Amino acid sequence: MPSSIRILTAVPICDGHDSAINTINLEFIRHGVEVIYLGYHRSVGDIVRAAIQEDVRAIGISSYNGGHIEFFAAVVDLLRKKGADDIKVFGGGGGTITHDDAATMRRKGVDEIFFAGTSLDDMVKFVHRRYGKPRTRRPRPKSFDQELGHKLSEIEERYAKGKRPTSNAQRSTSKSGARHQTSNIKHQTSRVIGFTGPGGAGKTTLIDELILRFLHRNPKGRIAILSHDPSVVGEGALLGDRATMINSQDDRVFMRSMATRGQAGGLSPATHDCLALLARSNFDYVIIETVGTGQEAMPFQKNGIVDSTVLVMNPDYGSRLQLQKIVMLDLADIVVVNKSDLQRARTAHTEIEQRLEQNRRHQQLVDTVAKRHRDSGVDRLFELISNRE
Ligand code: B12
Repeated sequence: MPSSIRILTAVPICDGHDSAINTINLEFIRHGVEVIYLGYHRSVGDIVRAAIQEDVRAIGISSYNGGHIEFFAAVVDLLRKKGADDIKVFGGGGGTITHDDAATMRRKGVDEIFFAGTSLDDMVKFVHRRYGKPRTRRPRPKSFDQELGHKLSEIEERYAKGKRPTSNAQRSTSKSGARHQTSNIKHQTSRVIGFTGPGGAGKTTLIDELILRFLHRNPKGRIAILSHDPSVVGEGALLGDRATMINSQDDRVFMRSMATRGQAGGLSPATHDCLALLARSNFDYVIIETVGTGQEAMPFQKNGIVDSTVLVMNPDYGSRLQLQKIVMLDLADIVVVNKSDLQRARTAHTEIEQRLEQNRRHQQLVDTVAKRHRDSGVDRLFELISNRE
């Protein structure tokens, strides 16, 4: 199985024109490309940081704000400065980018600009032709994040080629194994927190709010996020969690997005080894977020690689009977009822509390409104996570 092409797409700062890139993203995904979408109103620094951490082949920028010559050139320059000019830059912007502008942009290092009227098919063909071949020589990493990005890609590629993990990775397949690993990258272990729950419960927003609290509490700390979105083997995927993240666009946050590449249960075949690498890479915490999961999912059961698990629920789960079927309610250390400003949230809290009491495991139950800044429930969750050993 050839490994998927990974590209990052974004809309520049002071620009909210995202309907073009949303259409283009879908077309890329339909043709086997894994698209990490960063969202709109994104700065040069945010785009380059994400591209290096995600170790993408190229960055596709959709620009309508009129500042395209300067913006594209600034992205190319920062990539060069960071030693990451193996990551290429291309894009478009309908009626706003003229042919003369495009010629200037190409001279400044942009690969290609697409004009109004170009077919989606032509853009897909370009991406496959230009970025589809395996990368042969990688530049020597200039930063910790770049080195880590390369190593995570190597792990994913090994799995894509159907190869077994290296002995190093195999030794890392348990939390205790990971603790005794030595590696070029690092020497210390991190606390690993697993987040799971149904799609739309607000996991990503909640994680982003926890990151904000972490960055305030630990002025020098670093945190990693390993985030998952679903995909079928050999097909594309929209890896869109970064677009929801605001506080996590920070140099002290390392984030990597993974497609599940056909594996059921919320994680990817390569997750385990990627997580083991992150866990021994000097982060204070590593947060792992599954795809939106179903009743039967128990994504963190195998191999015991997380220290704590958090199940994030939406109050609208249906009747009380549904709670009996959610396996993670037996396994999670902390259960969160997010969106607790919704009408059904009080009932949900009572029903889930009764369900957890039956387990007799002293599981914690927290109500949050992750979308609300400075939410006291998120504060409480942060303290619970920080105080857990
Ligand atoms: C739709 C639209 C809007 C929608 C945006 C909806 C949304 N969520 O995206 C709304 C109505 C909200 C809007 C608002 C505004 N807009 Co407006 N908008 C447009 C419009 C009509 C079409 C843009 C579009 O989506 N085209 C559809 C795409 C698919 O086609 P395309 O642009 O031709 O792109 C082709 C290629 O370039 C390529 N491509 C594009 N991006 C990328 C990226 C990659 C990676 C690749 C490979 C290819 C590629 O794909 C297409 C292939 O055929 C343009 C006019 C125009 N002709 O461009 C104005 C336009 C961009 N808007 C403009 C302005 C001024 C505004 C506002 C500031 C207006 C105001 N005063 O409020 C606001 C700003 C909003 C904001 N927050 O940024 C100006 C910008 C002028 C400038 N930069 O000098 C334009 C050019 C209109 C004009 N002639 O004045 N806008």
